[in-house]
Amino acid sequence: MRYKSAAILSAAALAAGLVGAVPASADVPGDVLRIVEVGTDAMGADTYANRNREFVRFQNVSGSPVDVAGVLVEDNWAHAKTLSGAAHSCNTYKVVDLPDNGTTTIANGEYVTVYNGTRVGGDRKVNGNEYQLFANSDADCGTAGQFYNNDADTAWVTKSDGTAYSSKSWDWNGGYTVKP
Ligand SMILES: [Ca+2]
Ligand SMILES: [Ca+2]
Repeated sequence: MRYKSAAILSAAALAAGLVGAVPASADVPGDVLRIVEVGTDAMGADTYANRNREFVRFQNVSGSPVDVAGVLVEDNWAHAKTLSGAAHSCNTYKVVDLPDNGTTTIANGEYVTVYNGTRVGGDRKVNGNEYQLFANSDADCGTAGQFYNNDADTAWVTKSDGTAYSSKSWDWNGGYTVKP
């Protein structure tokens, strides 16, 4: 079975009664790992080549180091799947490693940005404080690998069991990214 549309899947999840478990419209500000920006809509056509226009950037605002191993970055559909114990490989990214870091721990104030596409050279650390990770989402997930709904959706940063660190919801805002 192929999954072409996150929007269709959201409807399917709704029909299955899964969405009721997910607060889809209320932001969770996050006092440990906080979402600071989400790329929701690639400028122009949404294609496999510009998947990096979809991203989630979060920051350690806890005041202490945080181990981000196993942290999930998901859209609302994938978050519902995780909470229901039926996690899917689409629309989700699990942090397993960090570039230029012998551990999976980020310092207070540091950022992690998960892009949905790829980069020549792979993951990297930039500006001394931001880890850029590239999820290489599958073409069969969402629309050509772009799965954050442009009009309305929620991005989640959670523990491996789906417990929320932070979320950011949006309705179409006339732009390509959203910030809290
Ligand atoms: Ca999108
Ligand atoms: Ca677009």
